[in-house]
Amino acid sequence: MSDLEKKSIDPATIKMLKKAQADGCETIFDRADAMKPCPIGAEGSCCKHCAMGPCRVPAPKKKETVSEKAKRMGLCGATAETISARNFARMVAAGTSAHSDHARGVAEVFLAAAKGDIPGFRIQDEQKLYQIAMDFGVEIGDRSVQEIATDVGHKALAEFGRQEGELLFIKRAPLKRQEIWKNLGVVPRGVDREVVELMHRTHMGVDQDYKDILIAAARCALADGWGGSMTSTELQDVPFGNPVPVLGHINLGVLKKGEVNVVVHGHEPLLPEIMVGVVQDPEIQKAAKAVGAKGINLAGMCCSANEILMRHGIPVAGNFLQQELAIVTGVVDAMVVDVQCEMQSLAQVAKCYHTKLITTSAKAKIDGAMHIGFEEHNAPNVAKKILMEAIQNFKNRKPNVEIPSESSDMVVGFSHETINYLLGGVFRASYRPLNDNIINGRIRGIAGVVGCNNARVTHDDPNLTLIKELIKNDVIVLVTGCSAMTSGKMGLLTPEAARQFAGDGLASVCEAVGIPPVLHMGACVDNSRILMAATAVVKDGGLGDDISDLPAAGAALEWMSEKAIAIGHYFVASGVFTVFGTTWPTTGSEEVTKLLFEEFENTFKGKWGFEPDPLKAAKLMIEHIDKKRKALGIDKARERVLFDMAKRRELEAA
Ligand code: BF8
Ligand code: SF4
Repeated sequence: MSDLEKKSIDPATIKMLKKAQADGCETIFDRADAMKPCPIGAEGSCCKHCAMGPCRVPAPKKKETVSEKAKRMGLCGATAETISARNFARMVAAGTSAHSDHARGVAEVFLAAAKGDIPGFRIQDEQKLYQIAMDFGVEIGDRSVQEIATDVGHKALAEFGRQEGELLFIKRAPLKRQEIWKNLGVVPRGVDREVVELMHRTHMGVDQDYKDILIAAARCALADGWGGSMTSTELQDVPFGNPVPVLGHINLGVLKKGEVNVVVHGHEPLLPEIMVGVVQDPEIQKAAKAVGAKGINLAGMCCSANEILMRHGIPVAGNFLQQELAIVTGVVDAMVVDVQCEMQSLAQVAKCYHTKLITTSAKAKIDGAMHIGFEEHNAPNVAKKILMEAIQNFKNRKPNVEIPSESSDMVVGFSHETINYLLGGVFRASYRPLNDNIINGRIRGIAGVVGCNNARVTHDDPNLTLIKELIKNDVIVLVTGCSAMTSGKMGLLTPEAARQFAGDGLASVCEAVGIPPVLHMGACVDNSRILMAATAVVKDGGLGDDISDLPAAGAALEWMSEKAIAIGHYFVASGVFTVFGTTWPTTGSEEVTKLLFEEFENTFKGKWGFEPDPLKAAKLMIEHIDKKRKALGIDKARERVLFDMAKRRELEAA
């Protein structure tokens, strides 16, 4: 096996890496070989919070005496614990701000749409609007949808700048969880307030007690999970529709040689939603034909892809580490990016081929890219302008074109409401069948496997190996973000995958309900759907009275972004054992790591874990699930025995 072949388990990715090499085009995979991570930064031991530093306070090589340890500090006296906790907390703050700033944009568009100011957006899911209205205390009565939506929009926007009290979605959590948060003083106030306060606390010379910093980081993370991220998911579902099962296709093979290929990449679904409609416009179709193309092929990349896949079945070109490789095919006429997870190197790769890289967010421009700003009030025209750029670029394709044949089918669109309907039926929607099957042992537990790709490990391998091991052991897996795409590419998101890959118990339930053993729940902000699914399972009864009682665990083995740390921290603070792989950012301090990996279990009833080996990570998660089953008294699988008449008579006679 050549070195290139070890970079990914995805054949399409390998083919494009070989092509990039032949074309003399550098990618992230080359840079990962050329530049190793800084060992001091990797363990969270570098502080550059003031101009007397950067101060490096790495973990000791040998056991230290107390006085040796006391001398190990930055110029200001900040200890390894403080430095490590501050760095970790700032990742949480950055991740929370990313999800929440996205959410603010959604709330603004929602409000404008509610007022009828945006052509093309209308309320699609009234049921969901009423649910949010009830959560927000907005009167429903006989008021019009528009009036209710306007009030919901105002309330949602106010959540960001709220100065006191509690975020409104906090009330959705199980009561026991809310009690735990109250006792620990971590109920988030406004989303912005928590981010700002955490940045302040971690400024030079402010909070210098690592325990205090990490508790504050939990409050900020909760403002993400039960605030920013949940607001994005909920408000997007109202105008765009709550996802329901839909067939999709994934991998670079979805790109088409004879069509104008437009790849939307990033995280905000607002413009992509409009593009889905505008692509059908006869004027656009005619323009495409006029340049010799058969039509326009809209495809997604990263979480923008997840959003329009879940709601419209739009094909997905790939996950995070495939963004440059889509361009390497030579057939992407435009790559349209908004915010988050877009590599700056796209501009460089685009130059090797003919691709037009187009930025659309006022918050995210890339040197060398064309900028066409997204204006919600003029969205269809912006979409048309972008599509016309792609169409005009079709004729500029170079001869070095190669599209890998790989493309997998998948069934996606499992919002927590949809799972509810699928399990219980439209007229008696409920999580009861799931709870019953967990109690009787056919399903051993629930795992959320989420997050990114990371160029420091073999692309897609840790996530795939972990997910396969979990379902083999009857653990149903919920996926979002880039790990969901890994599952799709590798055939795990089909109902048939149950018999092929899952243990007998899980397979029998999946076959009865007609669902895959791995359920795609959406983009990274949609991890809030996992929180809601976990809450629904608690509320249905029989599995304890808190999320921490559930036989459940979470993982992000290929994580790379600050958002992933924010997500992990809100899952831990919500009572979930959460395992990360690749690297762990607090190894510079034994105390900080111990607090997160052990002591949090006493306070938050959830904890972090670190295990890069996917099989060992699966073992840790399954052991945790079994521990929870034991605590619930359901550790012995209790298959329901159906007695026939002979058996009944036999029992009566006895
Ligand atoms: O929000 S999983 S690499 S694309 S951060 Fe990014 Fe990670 Fe992918 Fe979406 Ni999430
Ligand atoms: Fe060094 Fe302290 Fe400044 Fe950090 S805040 S760079 S530890 S002096």
